[in-house]
Amino acid sequence: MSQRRRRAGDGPAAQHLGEVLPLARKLELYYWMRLTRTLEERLVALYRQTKVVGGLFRSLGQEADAVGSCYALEPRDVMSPLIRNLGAMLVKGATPVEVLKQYMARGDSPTRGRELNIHFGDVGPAGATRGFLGQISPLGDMVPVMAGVTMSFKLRGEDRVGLVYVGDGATSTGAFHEGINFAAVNRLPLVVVIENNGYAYSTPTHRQTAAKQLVDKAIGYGVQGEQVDGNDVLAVYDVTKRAVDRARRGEGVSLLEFITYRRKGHAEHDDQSYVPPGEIETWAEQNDPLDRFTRVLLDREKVPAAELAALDVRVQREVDAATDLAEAAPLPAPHDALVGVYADPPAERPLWFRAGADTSRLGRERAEGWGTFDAAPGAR
Ligand SMILES: Cc1ncc(C[n+]2csc(CCOP(=O)(O)OP(=O)(O)O)c2C)c(N)n1
Ligand SMILES: [Mg+2]
Repeated sequence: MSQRRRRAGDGPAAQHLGEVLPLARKLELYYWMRLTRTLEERLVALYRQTKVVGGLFRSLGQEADAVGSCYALEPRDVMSPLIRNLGAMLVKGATPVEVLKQYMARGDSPTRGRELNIHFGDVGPAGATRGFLGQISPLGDMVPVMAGVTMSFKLRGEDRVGLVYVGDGATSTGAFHEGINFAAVNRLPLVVVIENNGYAYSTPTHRQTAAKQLVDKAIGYGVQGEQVDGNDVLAVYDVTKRAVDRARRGEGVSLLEFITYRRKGHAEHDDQSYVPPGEIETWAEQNDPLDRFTRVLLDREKVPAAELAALDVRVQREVDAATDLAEAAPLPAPHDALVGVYADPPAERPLWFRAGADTSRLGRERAEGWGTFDAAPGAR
């Protein structure tokens, strides 16, 4: 049984949902991919000027996978990104200025300078929020989190779908297994996207798993699986839209494997010395997602080159304007570190054993007789 083959309803005669998109929407896909790349190139320049605080994670060569998949979601749906999903964040409504301020740790960034790169979210009721989660870093953990999110949709009877991105590396974690298994058993409206970009840090995929291909794992979970060329934005949209539609119809989880390539290191500091010579260059020359889609638009869709050039200029202007705003934004004030962490005034009463106690002279962390742990042994 091949899990990669389409189901009867999707049949071989079924339309390719990417190719039949109207031209205006294909141009939107181009815009989002170009914006992702240009914004990241700007971030590299800022990083080299030491204006980026922390690491810089690129999605160079993976723009089609992030943009094409997220484009298949509706505004009310919820998406959980990873560090290489800047494109998906932008499609879901994150703005370049927010992203720049996050990376530059500005005081008025979404996390007030406390969390960097794209670790910020906007989730809540459909319509009131943009529907992307602030990712947590432990690999694979967003799968059970999104199983919970989509379970809440199912229990409330909300017409919403969830999509979670994981890397090839994350598929080796217990959290990935537990999360997808739970979601599969409960037929939750969840799409799990594996971005197989060839590496997890310095570990190539063939050292990551003995499976011939990651999509084969779908069989073990009893879910629909599809593998796709992750650098073909229309094909990525096609398989993701089918999976999203299945989830919306109540047909449960899909596991999608996007074949792509991480052309940059894990982050900017990584010199990729472990990559075989010529590999990066081959992908760059022969399989760049923006180059490939540009050819489709010019040759097949007969878009005038000037129209694409105008989109590039628009993107450049937007990134320039966002950079000016981010650079002019203030750094966080020191006391900002406490805002949103501690309640002011305290919303909770002090713990019962501390009430009225002079904590500066309290030798024990816990009440007498409760537990065996002494915070300061011998202090009594
Ligand atoms: C459970 C866990 N182990 C290790 C790490 C450290 N770590 C962060 S990213 C990364 C590699 C991720 O590779 P992959 O899942 O393939 O995603 P990619 O970076 O290729 O997009 C590692 C090992 C972590 N964050 N969580
Ligand atoms: Mg990887």
